[in-house]
Amino acid sequence: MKKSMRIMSEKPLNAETPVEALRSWITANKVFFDRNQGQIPEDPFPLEDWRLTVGGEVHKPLVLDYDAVRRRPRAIVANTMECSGNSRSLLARKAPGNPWTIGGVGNAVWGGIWLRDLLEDCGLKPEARHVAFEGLDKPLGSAAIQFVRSIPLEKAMASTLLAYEMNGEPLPLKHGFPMRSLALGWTGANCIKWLHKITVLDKPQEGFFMDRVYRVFQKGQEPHSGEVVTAVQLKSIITQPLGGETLTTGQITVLGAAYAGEQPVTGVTVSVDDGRTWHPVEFIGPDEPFAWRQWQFIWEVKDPGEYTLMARATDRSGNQQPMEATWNVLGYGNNGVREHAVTVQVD
Ligand SMILES: Nc1nc2c(c(=O)[nH]1)N[C@H]1C(S)=C(S)[C@@H](COP(=O)(O)O)O[C@H]1N2
Ligand SMILES: [Mo]
Repeated sequence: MKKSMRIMSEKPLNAETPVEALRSWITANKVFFDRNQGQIPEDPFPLEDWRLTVGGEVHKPLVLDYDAVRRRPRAIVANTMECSGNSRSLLARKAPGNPWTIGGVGNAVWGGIWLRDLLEDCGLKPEARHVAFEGLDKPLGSAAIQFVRSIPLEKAMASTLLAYEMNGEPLPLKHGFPMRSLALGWTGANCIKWLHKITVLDKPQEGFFMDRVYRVFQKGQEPHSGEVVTAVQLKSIITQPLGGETLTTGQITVLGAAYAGEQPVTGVTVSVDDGRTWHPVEFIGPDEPFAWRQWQFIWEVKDPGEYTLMARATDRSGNQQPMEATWNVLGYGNNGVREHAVTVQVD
């Protein structure tokens, strides 16, 4: 198995998980994708100096050190995190940004504390509407803009974890040591690494990372007028075979993963004849809220030739994955069935 990451940029580090590593339910920490706007801290922040502050529209601001965090009840939650721009390079029409294929996604089991409990301890003022997160990473570039983003209070209260463990290990440095937020089922941009400051606001956070990017808009539109990218969209990926592979006739095992952010995936169908007929897959592995489902399809191939495989997911509300993605200027949320087709040769 090819285990190395595909590096798209070194500074900041942006690298995607190799497709082979997307075949297991857990994505190992060492191959979990890396997405950074700023500089990854070179050394782990000394734990004895680290503090988490919670302030803003609260009655009683809070300061917690690492021991105080660890004394709180630990929640263990699976969550599949995807970068907003994942699959961008597969769009039929180009969009600027990191050229992700399908490896800007991964699933981990995270350990941490619920943000809701902290906010309840602080006591929310009636003005409280949004919650902003700030990390300790140093911004890059001449503008030197800190990566600060907010989520609505409802999401903060319903399903946001402050994680200090990833797959049973302390959160690795490049994934946010000592703590990151995880808005479960929402894209990576809503999951702030190297977290040290939480601020309750009466309105959304303003600034570059809220207003200019992570918004879905068309040419000629103001970025700010576009919708903010929040939940991960309904999508299925094929992880075996790889595009361009040569296979032999007989039984071929097709593997993939399907996910829908906050929604459970209830079905996936596969087509090997350009979408004329569709066959249900079989789910394999764990079924957890906010986590992807791994699936397999045993494909009987009698005739040699070139085949294009497509997978299409359905969520619990009955929504189907679109056959084609909705293009937008920054290339976010590519979940098109055709964009994710895989072509193989059978001899
Ligand atoms: N502090 C900080 N948090 C951040 C970022 C960042 O640059 N700085 N990048 C975000 C983006 S866009 C994504 S997709 C995820 C990636 O997390 P990972 O590198 O652990 O996979 O982190 C998010 N949190
Ligand atoms: Mo991202």
